Amino acid sequence: MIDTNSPIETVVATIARTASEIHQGLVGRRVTTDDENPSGETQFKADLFADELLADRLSSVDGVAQYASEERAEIVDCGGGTLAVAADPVDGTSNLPSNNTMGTVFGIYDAPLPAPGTALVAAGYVLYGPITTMMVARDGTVTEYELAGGERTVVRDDVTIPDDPAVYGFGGRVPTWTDDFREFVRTIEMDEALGLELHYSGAMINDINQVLTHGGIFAYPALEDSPEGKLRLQFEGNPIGYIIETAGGRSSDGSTSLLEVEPTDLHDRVPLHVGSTELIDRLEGTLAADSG
Ligand code: AFP
Repeated sequence: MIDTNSPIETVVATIARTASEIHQGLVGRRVTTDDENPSGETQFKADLFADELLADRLSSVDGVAQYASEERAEIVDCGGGTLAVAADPVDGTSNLPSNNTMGTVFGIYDAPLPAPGTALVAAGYVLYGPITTMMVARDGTVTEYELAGGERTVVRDDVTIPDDPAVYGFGGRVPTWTDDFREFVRTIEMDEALGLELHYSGAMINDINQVLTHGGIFAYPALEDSPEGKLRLQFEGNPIGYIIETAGGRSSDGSTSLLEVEPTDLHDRVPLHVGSTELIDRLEGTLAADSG
């Protein structure tokens, strides 16, 4: 039974309410600024707007000691408590000009940041799709909500990733993938027994939600010119790895669970692979075999 008065549930409820404001605030903020985030990526007005809202709302929640995001270099000290909230306020802002789906990602750690994924006590994402939905993993289960009219309604509880994979989607460009990863992709694409369909949108949360709903695999792998890939461990890799593993799937940095990766810096990047267990096992087998 979820204790709705717990600090964790208060954080989840605060993010749900704030997400509705973020969604409305996308209007008029689909343009870039002259600023870059700590990863060197150009920020949209929507990134900054969403980040300020989340920092303001979460820093006043009892029990939250820290707030950090992909959009700001430093951790916000929120005062007492032991929880640290790490967020990607708007994931997929490059989809804004074309008005395609994007999301908000968050992880709730019971440890000071930067922290390994094993310190997570909850994680989730909001998906701004035809319907705004929220997926939350905590207490060993994943729950899906619809957000509408200020209300959060359970539409699926105990969400589990289907055993039979159906979709796949990989970030980066084929020429920039490593030979090992390219070989893995070729074998699963040609595997008629799998019959996977390519679903890739440029917004991780959209792609993850397809994998969680239909079964399959999503990855933003190590690239030849960027061995750590693109996605951030604290704000994307750990929360998504926690959600998919809680739903019965697997996550990997190429050799081990994302949740086991020890961070060295708040904005560390990590090669991210998540999805149905058989496909992650197969990926690790291919990478291990080719590494000799
Ligand atoms: P933006 O937030 O800059 O659009 O990046 C989105 C993202 O971090 C993640 O959501 C996508 O999976 C990935 O980048 C897409 O990266 P590419 O544009 O290189 O495919």
